[in-house]
Amino acid sequence: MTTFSPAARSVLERQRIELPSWAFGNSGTRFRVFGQPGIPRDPFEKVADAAEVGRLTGLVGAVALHYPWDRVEDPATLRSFALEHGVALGTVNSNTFQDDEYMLGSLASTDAAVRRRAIDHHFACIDLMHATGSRDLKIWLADGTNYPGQSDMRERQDHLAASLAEIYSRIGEEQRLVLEYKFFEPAFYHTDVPDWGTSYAQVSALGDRALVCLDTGHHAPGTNIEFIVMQLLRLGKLGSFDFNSRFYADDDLIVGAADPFQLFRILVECLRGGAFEEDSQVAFMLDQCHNIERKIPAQIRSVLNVQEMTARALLLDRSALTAAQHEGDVLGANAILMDAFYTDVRPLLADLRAARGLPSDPMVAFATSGYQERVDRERVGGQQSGWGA
Ligand code: PSV
Ligand code: MN
Ligand code: MN
Repeated sequence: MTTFSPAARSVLERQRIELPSWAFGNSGTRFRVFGQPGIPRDPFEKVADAAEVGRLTGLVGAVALHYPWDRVEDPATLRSFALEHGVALGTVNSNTFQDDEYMLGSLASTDAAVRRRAIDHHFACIDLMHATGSRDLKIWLADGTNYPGQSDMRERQDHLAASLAEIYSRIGEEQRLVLEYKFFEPAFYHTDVPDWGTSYAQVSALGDRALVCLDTGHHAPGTNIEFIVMQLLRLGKLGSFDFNSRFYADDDLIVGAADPFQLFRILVECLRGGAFEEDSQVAFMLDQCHNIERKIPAQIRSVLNVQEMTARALLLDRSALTAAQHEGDVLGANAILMDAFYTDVRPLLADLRAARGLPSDPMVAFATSGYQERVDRERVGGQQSGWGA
């Protein structure tokens, strides 16, 4: 009978995932935002929804904020509200992609006044982080160009380096800067931070508290993402994950929905690279935007998917795998990995939850809790997440 070792159990009990505040708002595509009832009207209600996911799964550690989508007027009160609900305020995500001024770029723009504006926005994010107790400042840039010759790519890298250095010099001793990359969109010809190599080169020039953020949806089809995970962990530069699923581009779907095997392989490398150790600083975050499904159960499904694939990774017989690898046993090594992947851990996880006083099936527990019906009744005029038409 399959069981978890005490070490595996301890990883599963400690596992915490950060939820994005924007996952709870109305969202959509460039064609349509479908409004739903029960949508949060302010950051407090987003935190409450995230806390509900945590209450039912035991898996939520923090809620990431997006500034200024989240109009945090009184950060101290929001912080205590969150802590009372069992979650911390997590990563602060900056936004230099929705003002007219940023049409041709932000931190990498060739216009000094635009760069100044974008740097100052990050200073405001850092001030917010001090008040919320957040550790990480996450920077994702929409900077890039649509046509060859439109701008000087080399000059823009230099501007980006100088802008990031200014921002980095402002973050506190306990804070970190994480730079997210994305291979295309909204720019189509070139993107200023398109890949992990560029992010790594830029953050390495800054210092130890500057790291890479890996969003699983930001790679070309066929990319071996677990290789990148391995390399960044090996280099000590993996700051955080934005987990989601993609079929085509930046789909932001429920994590593990498109390719559970890829999620497993990524988590195997996390385990191999020490990202589940007690002193690991890797932040496991979701970055999802739900267009047609209900927001709270979608987040529950996602954190459970991460937990399930972590559990399967923990069942991997590492010493047998290493032996097979060293013997050059191609099929044997592959079979050992696949054995772990194909193990159905759901009954084991249900038992583990019950032992922790959690519902054995959080999806059912939410559906029967009455929470959705209550917020549907109470909340009128929910906010858009920030994305969509
Ligand atoms: C845009 O691609 C994006 O989805 C990035 O992944 C960011 O993390 C997220 O928006 C929030 O700014
Ligand atoms: Mn992201
Ligand atoms: Mn994205």
